[in-house]
This record gives sequence, structure tokens and C-alpha cells, in this order.
Amino acid sequence: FLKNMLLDKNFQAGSCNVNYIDHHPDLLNAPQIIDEPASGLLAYIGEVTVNGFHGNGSNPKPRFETPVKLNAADEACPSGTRQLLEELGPEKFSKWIQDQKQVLLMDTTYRDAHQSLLATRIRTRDIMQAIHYTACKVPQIYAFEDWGGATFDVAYRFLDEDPWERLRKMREAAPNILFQMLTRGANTVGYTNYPPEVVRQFLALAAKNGVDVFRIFDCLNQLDHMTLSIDEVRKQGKLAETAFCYTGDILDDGRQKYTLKYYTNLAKEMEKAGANIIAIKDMAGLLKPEAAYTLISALKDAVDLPIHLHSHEGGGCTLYTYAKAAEAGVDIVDVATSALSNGTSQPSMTAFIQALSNNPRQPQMDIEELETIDRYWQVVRAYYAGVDGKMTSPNTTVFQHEMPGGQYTNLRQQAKGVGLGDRWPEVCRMYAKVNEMFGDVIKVTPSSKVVGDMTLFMVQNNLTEKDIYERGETMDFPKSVVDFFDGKLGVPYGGFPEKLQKIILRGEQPHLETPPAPIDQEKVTQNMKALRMPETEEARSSYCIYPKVYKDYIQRYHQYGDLSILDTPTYFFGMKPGEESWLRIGGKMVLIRMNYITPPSDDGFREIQFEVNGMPREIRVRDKA
Ligand code: 3PY
Ligand code: ZN
Repeated sequence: FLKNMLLDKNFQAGSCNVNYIDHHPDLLNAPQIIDEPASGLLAYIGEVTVNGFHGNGSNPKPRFETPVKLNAADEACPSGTRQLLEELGPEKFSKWIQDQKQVLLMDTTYRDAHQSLLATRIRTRDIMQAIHYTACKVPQIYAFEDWGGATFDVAYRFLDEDPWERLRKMREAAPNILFQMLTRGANTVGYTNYPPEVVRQFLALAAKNGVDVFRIFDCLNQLDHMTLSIDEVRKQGKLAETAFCYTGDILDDGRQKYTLKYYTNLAKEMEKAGANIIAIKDMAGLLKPEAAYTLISALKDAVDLPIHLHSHEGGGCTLYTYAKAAEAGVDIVDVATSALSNGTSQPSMTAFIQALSNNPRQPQMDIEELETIDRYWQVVRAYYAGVDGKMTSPNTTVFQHEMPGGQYTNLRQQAKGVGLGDRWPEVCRMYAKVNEMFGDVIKVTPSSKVVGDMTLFMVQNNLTEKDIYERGETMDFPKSVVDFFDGKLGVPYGGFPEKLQKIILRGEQPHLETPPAPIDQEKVTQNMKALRMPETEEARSSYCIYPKVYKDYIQRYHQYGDLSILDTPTYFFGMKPGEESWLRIGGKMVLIRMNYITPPSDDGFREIQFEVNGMPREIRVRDKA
């Protein structure tokens, strides 16, 4: 009876009362058929329990604290910057920004903070427990940076999630605060240049699904790689924030490739190209306090646009830098919830607010609410311990190697993967050397990956700069390095170092002006049909940008169903015998219980018995250990 009761549609919908059984005697009859959608989920839970996440070996499921419930389900969000943008339009809105006395805050918790600390792994489910509450209780936040950068491919690649779906869900939960995304100019959210129609379609869809502000940058600060995106964003009636990447040190006489004039000229060109906001993208956290004061003061004179400062805490000076930036008149700074701040991430939002006490530019918002929200993230961060670089203290070596915050932990992980874990300081020194060999380039995705790949190549093979110049013509350089010198990402400021370029391209001429090949849309349609992909424009855009990643995601989706409904500990670790979990599948509540797992049989399979709404279900999983 209990099983039938649990399977009953009205019971599942919650519309039954204590007399229910009197009116439904049929529930006392034979068991009902169990929903099929659970099959894929059981297969996934079985697989991750036995073989670990992505087959990386099973780990005992830790006991996690229960995060504080951020409950504002019955509240409507007060109006915020999004309504203001709708009312004023982009031009007047950017004037409104400039008129604000307080420094405005962009909260990067949902994008760069976890990209920099947790390999971009925070799942939609965990975001959704916080975003509505935050939008309701702290509606003074200028924007959430919550999409783009690495969140797009990581969602498909490692989280079995659809990034478009994430965007729509967040939009519904936080309709009042601007959503900002990071887009890499002609690379959008990928690592290579895409044809114009792919870039335009992607941006138009991002706008349609909920992005209001687009931070557009190019990894070599090449403005002509950004203009098409600026044009499309403006066409969509959204805000074009153009970012120049900051590297070097404008106040260091010994580092005068990227001068104050270089940056102010770039900002002027960006203003002419149609930017609504200028961002300083200090991806490695190299901008020191006095330099920030000088740079921001000069930018305020050079352009009539809001100045938005993005930096990382890596070296430990950034909160101080932000204070000097505030003094110089910066309009917006990027901060994150404390639990996901510092290390290689942004400075803490509440620390910044506190630091500006008694300063007329102090942001005014409910600090206690921000602290409550932060308590939620303190617990949730623990789910991601497996990818957490646990960079908690300042690391001033960043001023030598200049690795972007988002790259540091990744490259360290990669170095460990190829056996260079205990040679990490050497890797950092080599990174700086490679940068010098490349002519001092801007290092940010994807150019930072090129420098990183060359670095690992040289350390792994015990090569020196001299070896490259003497024997380089016989070496097989990483593909990203060859492509870079072939001009696939564009031309670095000041050009390529010719001698090295000749060696790497083995004397061939670079293909500097070759535009990316147009996409055969007919073929795309055929492939999408054959692979049973959804017939949506968003699916097409994802497939054009990431054909393999998207194909793999769809295959796993067909195999397992929607895995985003699993709680994060279950998604990463599976279940333990005796554990139960309520899931909402297709609008119905389903209770899954794991009863037992057998040891591997002679043929290497384990049997797992589950109960789904009280009905036993057995599956077999091959133990790959
Ligand atoms: C990205 O491109 O994802 C970045 O965060 C660069 O800093
Ligand atoms: Zn960043």
C-alpha cells in the first residue's frame, strides 16, 4: 500500500488528505509500474558510487554540514539596476553610473570567483539556493557576474548541465539585478576565433536568455577582434563593457612596453568603437595601489565613460588597490562573497564595504544579510573540496610570473598531472621566462594557455631558452604554441619575436589574415538530427562553438537524463547503502533509497539494489578499479 501511495499522482502532487485512502481503495491493489526516467539516474548514481566522478576512482562520501537555508521564496525582488537599465536605455544608464557617489559593486560569486578557486565547478542547484535571496535582500548590488568565461564549457564538460538553462533559471530567480557575462571577443566562450555569424548568434541568444552587460575582451587587446561583438551587443540594446587586459606595471621604469599611454589610448579607441563602460581587466592582480590611482585618474580624463575595475587578490594588495581606485573615482569594482574571495579570486565584498567605513564612497547595503549569504557559501564550498586549490594566503610570486588568477590553480593541477608537482616553483619561473621569450605578451585566456603549454613543455623536457634557439627546429611544440605563432589568435602588441616565430613555424610564413572558415549550417543541421540534439537555436550555437563537448554532453544526457536534479554530494560521490534522497523528476517527487551494493563478482560487476518509491530496482555496474 505504501508503495502504491507513494506512486500515486495526486499524492505526489501533494493534493491528498487523511481520508484519501477511503476514496482510493485501488491503492490497496497490485503495485504500479515505476517511472522509467529514474533508470538513467540510477545508472548514474551506481556508476559514480562504484567508479567515482568521471571514472576517477570512488571516494567515500564525506559527511557535509547542512547549509543555512536562504529562504525568500515568497518574496518578490525589489526593483534594481535591471529595471533602471530598461527605463533609461544604455547611454543614460552609463551616465547614471557615473553620477553615483558610492562605489558600485559587481558580485562575481557566480562566475569568476568559483572559476578562480574551484575550477568553475559550482553547480546550478547550489547557485539557485542563493541567488533569489541575494537579489531580494541586497538589491543594491550593481550586477551579478554569472555567465560566460569558462562557465559555459565547464557546465557541459564536467557538470552535465546546460548553461542556457542555468541562465534562464537565474534570470527567473533574480529579475532585478543586471546579469553580466564575460565574452572573449572573437573567441566568445571558446578558445579559438569563430566566424562572425557564430559570434553574433551567440551574443544575440545570450541577450535573449537574460544577459544585460557583456564584458568583451581580447586576449591580445586587439580591438578589431572586439568590434563585431560591441556592434552586436549594441544592436541587442544591451550594455557593451569593453575591457582591456592589464599587464606589467605602469609605474615600473623597467617595464615600459605597456605604458599608461598605451592603456589610455586603448580606452579612447574603445569609446569610439561604441563602448558603454570601460573595464580594466587585471586578471592576475598585478595592479598595485599607486598604479591604480594613476591609471584610473588618467582614464577618467581620457574618456567620458564609467570605469569598472576587475582584479584578483592573488598577491594580497588588491583590497588596498580598490581603496586607491575608489579615491581616484572608479565607478564599479568586482568583489565576491567572502567564502569565495581572496586566494586567486576577487577581494571580499564585505571586507571592501567595511574598509570604506566613514568614506563617502562606501557602498550602502545590508552587511548582515551579506554575512548570512556568506555562511551558506562557506558550507557549499566544502562540496567542491576535490577541485579546491585552497589558495587562502597571499602569494606575491604573482608579480614575477604574472599568471592569471583563473590559470594558477589549473596549471598547477596540470603540472601535477604530468609529474611536475614538486617542481612548481620552477614552472612559475619558466612561465615568466616564456613570457619574456614571447616578447612580453598579454596573458589571459586563451593566450595564457599558450604560455602555460610552452612552459610545461620546456620544464617537462628539461629545455632551456638556449636549447629552443639551438635545436628548436627539430622539436614538436604544443599545437597551441604553433597556432599562436601562426597568428590564429591575432598579433600581439609589438608583433611576434621573429627569430622564435621562424623556429616554431619551421620557416613557414604565418597565416595572419586568414579568417576562420564559415560553418556549413546544412551539415550542422544533419549532424544535430543524427545526434538527437534539441532543435533550438541555443543548441545550434553550442554545437557550433563546442562540437565535441556538446555532442558528449548530449550523449550523456540521453544515457542518464537530467543530472542537474541531483544534490551536489550525490552528483560527485553517489550514495551510501541505507541513504535516501528525494528527487523532483518531471514535477513529481520520487524517493530513491540505496539498499545495498555487493562486492564485485568474478566478472567484475557489482549489484546495487535501490528502491524507487518503495519498489525494488537492481542494477549492475562494472567495477573498473
Ligand atoms: C576567462 O576568459 O574565462 C577569464 O576569466 C579570463 O580572465
Ligand atoms: Zn578575472
